[in-house]
Amino acid sequence: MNKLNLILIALFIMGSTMVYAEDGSLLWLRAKTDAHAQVVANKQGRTIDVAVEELQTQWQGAPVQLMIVNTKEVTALGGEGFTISGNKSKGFTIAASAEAGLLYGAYYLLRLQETNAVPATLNVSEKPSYTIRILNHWDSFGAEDNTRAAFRGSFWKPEELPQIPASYKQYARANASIGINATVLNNVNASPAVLTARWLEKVKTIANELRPYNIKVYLSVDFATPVRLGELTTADPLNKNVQKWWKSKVDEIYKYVPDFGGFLMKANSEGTSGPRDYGRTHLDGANMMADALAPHKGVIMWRAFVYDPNETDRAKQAYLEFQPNDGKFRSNVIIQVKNGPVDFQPREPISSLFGAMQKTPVMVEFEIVQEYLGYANHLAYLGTTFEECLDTDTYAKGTGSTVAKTTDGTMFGHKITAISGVANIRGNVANWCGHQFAQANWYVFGRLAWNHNLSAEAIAEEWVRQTFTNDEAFVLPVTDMMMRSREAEVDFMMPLGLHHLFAFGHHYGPEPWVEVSFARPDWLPSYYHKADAVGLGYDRTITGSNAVGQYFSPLRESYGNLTTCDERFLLWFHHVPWTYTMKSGRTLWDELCYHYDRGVQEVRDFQKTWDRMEKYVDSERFAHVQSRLRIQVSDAIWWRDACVLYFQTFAKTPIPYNLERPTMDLETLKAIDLVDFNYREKADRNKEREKIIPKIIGGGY
Ligand code: GCW
Repeated sequence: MNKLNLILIALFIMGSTMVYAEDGSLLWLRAKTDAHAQVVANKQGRTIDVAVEELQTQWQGAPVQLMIVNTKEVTALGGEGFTISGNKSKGFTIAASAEAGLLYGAYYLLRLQETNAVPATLNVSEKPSYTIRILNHWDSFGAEDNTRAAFRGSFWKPEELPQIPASYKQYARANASIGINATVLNNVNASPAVLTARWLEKVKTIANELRPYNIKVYLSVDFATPVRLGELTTADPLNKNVQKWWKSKVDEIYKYVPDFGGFLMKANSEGTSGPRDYGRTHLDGANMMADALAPHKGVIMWRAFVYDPNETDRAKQAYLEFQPNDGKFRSNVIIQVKNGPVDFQPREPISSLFGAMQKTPVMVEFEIVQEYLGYANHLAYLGTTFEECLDTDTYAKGTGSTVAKTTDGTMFGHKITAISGVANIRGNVANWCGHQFAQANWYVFGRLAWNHNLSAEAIAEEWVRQTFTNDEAFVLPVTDMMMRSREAEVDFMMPLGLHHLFAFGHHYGPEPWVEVSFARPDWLPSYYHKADAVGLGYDRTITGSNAVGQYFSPLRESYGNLTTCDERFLLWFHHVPWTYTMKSGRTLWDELCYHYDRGVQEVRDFQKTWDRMEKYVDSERFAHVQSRLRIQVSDAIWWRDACVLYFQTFAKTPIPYNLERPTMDLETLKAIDLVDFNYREKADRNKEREKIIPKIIGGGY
């Protein structure tokens, strides 16, 4: 036997017993690509070609037919909907009225295959819940990096264009496979430069790459672009020259990208420019942009994330600003609303704007990136967060008026419907999202955007099967761990409705005590937790800020009443005495300690679960998750100790004696000064922190 044969035999033996090393770069698209499926299509086109290629190389079953058809049943599903019929032995037919539908149908079949779920016969019809399913990249895209560390750098690698980075194709496939059909390339803190010819050329190149995958490109824009580019002296939306400028700029953009989607606008928010700078309203600004985009069928997604350092409860401000103008916005304006009234906290009640603007399309903005959930260091599956919001009843038109129904067009009949997620996709890590399990948050956003009736649990399971293995001994415990993971984060960070206990300089660790003389009060934890000798929490009832008054009955009453308020939101809406008896029979203080401790114990349990999974996972991904869970446990302890010890200075009551004792003292915890988590050049300031919890520097990216 010659040397080559020996090597081949050795490789064969290894291959049949080994779980191959993987770095996560394939995402959930790990189907073998050695199939030679028979696939025929009755038409050609660049999107159909993608569908054909995906099936030909990955579909292991009987022949597949792709048909563009014009039947009533199929056209009723819209251009992105599809039907699949047929059976496992003879093959399947995917029918759609447009190319996009065939693409989504192809991925549907492949998903069934990869989750071991191809049925003997199939007869399904699908159409998306929302027309625009969009990622918001908070990506510098050539601008100065003007936002938080968690978002620095660019996935698009604009300096490499027009050479196309290899990651684009996988990005497009991944999005198409879960139904995402739109993407905002750049950060909402937008640079005016993005609208100059040099950058529009790059936008065009990206749009061309994404188009075959049915993904449209959008841009965030700076409201004062005409001024900041030195072309006008004002950006007043009622000024004729300003209106003309935007019209001709939009015309120019459409020359580069004929199917350009539109703009995303963060106006007069956290220092960005906006119509208010010229004494105008958000309504004036949005309608001016809408008029410029309308001839091209473009839309303007205008963010409701606006708040001022004034006397009004921050949680009330978006509603006060936007709701009174319901009915006055142009038809191509969509108001983009964060899921909760403040700012992507670990848990928030729904924003009171959902259901409250019935004549204007309103869309949810979720944060897929874990800005407030341990960055890419923590395992926190957000399917449960998204589901919790979408399924919450606003009661806008009686029982059953869920956030999903108030935004998907069914309740108020809006033609344009949308849902967005702030992307967690990075250009500088092989596994795309920093944490292997963070990929699941991208995945679940897309799947829920396609069908908000799916359950977070079913989607988690689907993802686990495709990303790791179909072995039930792995799928069940890992899915269970994911389903508990966000609640664990809430428990060790901000249980019972607490919010914004984050450090001033970063959103990673706890600093419930922080006071900064120059800071706006609404950027400091004490504004939110209001701890004092009597109790804890923000009184937003009728006797307090009356934020509850912005909700429909009976939500208003149930949130507003201490005894009926969902305890998950208790301290969001009430200032509660430390001695108050909770539903469990414990006092508020004891209950708080229990939640903090439960969070820690849960993460310890995740460690145990994961370690048991070693034999089902390749060593690289196993070790990656294992090391991240270690960081997560030590962070959980950091959070628990910091918050419990700090609040104890007000409650003046012992931690229940059957609970684990704190492992650090308050003074040491207060000495941690982690100015900006990813700033390695600030390492000196991190020295103290490194001594205590050494592994976390780097934020996981
Ligand atoms: O939560 C905050 C983030 C900012 C972000 C802002 C927003 C892009 O800390 O970095 O700015 O939300 O949503 O505009």
